[in-house]
Amino acid sequence: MPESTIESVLQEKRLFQPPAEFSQTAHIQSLEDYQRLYDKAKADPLKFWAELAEQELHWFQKWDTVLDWQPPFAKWFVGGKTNIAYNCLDRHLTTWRRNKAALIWEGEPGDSRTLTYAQLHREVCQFANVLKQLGVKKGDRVGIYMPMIPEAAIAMLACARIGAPHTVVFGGFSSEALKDRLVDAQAKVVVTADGGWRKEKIVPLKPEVDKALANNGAPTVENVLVVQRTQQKIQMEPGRDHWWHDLQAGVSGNCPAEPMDSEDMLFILYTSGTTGKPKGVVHTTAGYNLYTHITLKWTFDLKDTDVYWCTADVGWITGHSYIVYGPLSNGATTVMYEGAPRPSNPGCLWDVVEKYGVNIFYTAPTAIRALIKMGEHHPKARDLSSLRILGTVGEPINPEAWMWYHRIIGGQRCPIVDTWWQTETGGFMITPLPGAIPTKPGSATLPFPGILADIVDLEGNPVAANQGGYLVIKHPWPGMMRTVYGDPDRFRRTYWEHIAPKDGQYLYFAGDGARRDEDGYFWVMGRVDDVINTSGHRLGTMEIESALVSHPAVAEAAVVGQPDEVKGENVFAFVMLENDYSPTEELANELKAHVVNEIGAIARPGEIRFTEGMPKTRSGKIMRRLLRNLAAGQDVAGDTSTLEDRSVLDKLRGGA
Ligand code: 6R9
Repeated sequence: MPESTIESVLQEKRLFQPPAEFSQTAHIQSLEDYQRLYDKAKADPLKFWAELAEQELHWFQKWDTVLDWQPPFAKWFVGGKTNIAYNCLDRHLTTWRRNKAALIWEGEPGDSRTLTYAQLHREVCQFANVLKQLGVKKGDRVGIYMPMIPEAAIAMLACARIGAPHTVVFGGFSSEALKDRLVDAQAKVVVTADGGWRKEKIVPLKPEVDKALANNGAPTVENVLVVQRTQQKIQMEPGRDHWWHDLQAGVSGNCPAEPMDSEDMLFILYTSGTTGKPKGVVHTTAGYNLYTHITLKWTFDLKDTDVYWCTADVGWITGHSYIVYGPLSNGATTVMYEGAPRPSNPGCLWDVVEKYGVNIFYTAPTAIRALIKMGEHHPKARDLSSLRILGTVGEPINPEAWMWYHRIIGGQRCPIVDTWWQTETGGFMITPLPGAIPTKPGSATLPFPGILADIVDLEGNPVAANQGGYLVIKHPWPGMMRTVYGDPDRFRRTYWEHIAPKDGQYLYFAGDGARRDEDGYFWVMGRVDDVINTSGHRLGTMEIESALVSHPAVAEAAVVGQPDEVKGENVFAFVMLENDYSPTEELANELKAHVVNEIGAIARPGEIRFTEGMPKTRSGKIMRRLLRNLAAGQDVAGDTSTLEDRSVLDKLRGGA
């Protein structure tokens, strides 16, 4: 738990009303409408969710119990049978959407592909049959380690179709990180590509898979399926490795969707926590389907004519919920882009908006800050008039970035939805509904209907308006994670025991600090635990410390976040060396490379500071608060009376 008190300094007073013409055609049209929905859901959450489940999803068999809540374990729509791939594909085929673009894909080199619902359905069925032929059965886990190409979505949907839970590993993770995840999930198959394009370079993927599997590294993996994307030469191990296009050739495009129990596991997605290895967050079928479906529909005011684009990677929850499942379940057109702004084309995102007439654009504050730096002449040189709503996710957005987004990208006409949520929550939790809720730059505004959010102290008592506290959720919701894969105890400890149940009510602890203003608006301030948010991605300080300590030169390491204009936070590492090593720049570079090798480039420390001691409490806990001060270039603030050895501070200030 945090040692520091939570303080908020932000006092933002600007208020933006939803434009009248926007509200007139929105799903939720006024603050009163929102309030009515919110009150209705609060009065009878089970009725609220059951009605939506009935209206919005296809069921092979209806449920008998809406919620079975044995804290902290929830089961939703118990006894029901459905299939999320069916909801994302098959049910649209009997409507005019059959020939609507389901997925528009733009590759970085400029190649592109559009798949209609009928075409996507066919490819998913074919690949589902390929998996079956390789012996993948309902319940078997499939690892997916892919660039941003249509086959990533096809593989996910094919798994869902046959009931094989997927675990997507972000393509930027290293072979070590991949191996850990494949081992934890006991994956039977890995789906990958030779490589992907990123900033005009090939990011090799298959060679990383080879390293992960070398020396029986992930012994449960029997087969590797490889999409040919970048066409560089790779090793193919006979018997184990197969080209996607070889196996797909001539395979039947008919594969009925498996009726899944509501609570059958849909996927595992690993996320960083405060301690030890990443946690396998488990999401199940029906609740996740309903929750991603309805949150996307209302929050982005999704219409059948919209072209919707979320710039996330499918390796993160945002990609799962809001590139693949949420949009397709709604029958929307979802855009997938392989590239990123790069020196040769800093305006490439706006090219995509213009080319496809994107109406809804969803990205992260770190991307917005990077775009601000590149200059407003890039967006201004393109026609962005198709845009009607903008979204942001991943970290608190600073009001100035919000204003730039509003003015330069949104032309002052597009509502901005600042969506607060987590891998664990499955979908949006606190967010504006764009036709109904006035926005304030930097605030995620109000909870989604059915979400009972609060801000409390460690005893679970609500704090007063404008007081900082811990963000909690008071009632289960359909999209919530069900457990940590293979470790239900860790699930309980991490999310349900920091704050004791209050009057018999269990509180979900999100790990974020927040305050609520006099209008009830939520202002999320960031993590209160030892999680770093770099470029909107979560990294556990423990993981990076473990990576550093696994190097022979390192005796002890402490990692903190350092404020960074673009990334939000930079990884800053304090390192104590073993006796035989001296602190050189060469060694610092070697340690950085070591972290990249162990975890991936996203975890590369921006700075390594060698030190002869660590500031510790008498009980031996590293006082990260002090290290954060130092990393930020400030002097040490607050109470230092619990420091065991005060001379350590002077040594640290000096650095090396
Ligand atoms: C979806 C996603 C979750 C953490 C979360 C919080 C931060 C996400 C935010 C936000 C302020 C927002 N976060 N959205 N903070 N405002 N709109 O990012 O999931 O990768 O699990 O990260 O990200 O700290 O706890 P995940």
